[in-house]
Amino acid sequence: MGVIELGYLGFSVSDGEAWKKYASATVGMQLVDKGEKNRFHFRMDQWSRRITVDVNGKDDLSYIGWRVSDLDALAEMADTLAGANIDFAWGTDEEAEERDVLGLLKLLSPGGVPTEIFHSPQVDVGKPFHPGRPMYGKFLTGDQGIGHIILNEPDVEKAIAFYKLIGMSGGVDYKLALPNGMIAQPVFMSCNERQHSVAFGLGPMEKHINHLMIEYTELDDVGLIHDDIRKQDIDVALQLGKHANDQAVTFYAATPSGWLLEMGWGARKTLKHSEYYRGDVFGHGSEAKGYGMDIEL
Ligand code: MBD
Ligand code: FE
Repeated sequence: MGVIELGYLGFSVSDGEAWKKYASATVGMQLVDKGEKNRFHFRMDQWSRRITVDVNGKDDLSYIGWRVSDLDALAEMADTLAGANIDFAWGTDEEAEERDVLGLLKLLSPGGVPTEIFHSPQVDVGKPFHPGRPMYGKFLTGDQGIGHIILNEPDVEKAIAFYKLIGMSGGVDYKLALPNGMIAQPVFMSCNERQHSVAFGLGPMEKHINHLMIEYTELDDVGLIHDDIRKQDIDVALQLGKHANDQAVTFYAATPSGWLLEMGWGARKTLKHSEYYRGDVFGHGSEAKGYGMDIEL
């Protein structure tokens, strides 16, 4: 049994106050501030947390948490990694407690992304999710996880093999013309009904992360947040549009850390048979530059 969802994320940031305001009052996540020094969390659903922010000045993804179904699945994963000669360590009880999970493995992806594979997140059933802004609906998480993440994996073949080994499937979804005349062939991989939970191969990147995509259950929430982002003059790297592969209506806004948050609605489920595209359904025009998304979709 492989991974089943993008379960949790850790980010390092330089401006904690800007993040608190952006992720809650603009984006709608629930701030969880337990008074920990230089650390706070965000909820997106009944989980005790989905995102942990450490204020330490790095402005990058600090770790990614992939969920497996239970302890047996985690033990099986450990055997799989050992069999493939991939270095990993079992997280200590303290490390599991720190993540609000019952157990985890720690390793690095081929591109050096700190990767954790865990089971049994803490679900706070007595604390209904309370969005940080008025919302018509909710975040679409559940069995589909937080959303999807675009990672820096310079060796695409190695990355495909790694994510397949831990239980994902997928491949090239697009052939895209780049400004330099080259053709990008980004790879999108899935572990559940979300069409992709991870993607890579969009070209050279400075950080581990290019963007995190989160999905709303109501289009009107994406529209209202888009209005809000425009009113605040926050950079939009790709304008509103509809993707070919997951059919989600999305736009890409800058976070206070300089990487992008893709906010969307209406994605279809993972296809049974693969296809590829030369561009998107509509929109996604390139606007603010310098976010590693200077592509023609
Ligand atoms: C996506 O979510 C995406 O970020 C890109 C670049 C292409 C298709 C779907
Ligand atoms: Fe995306």
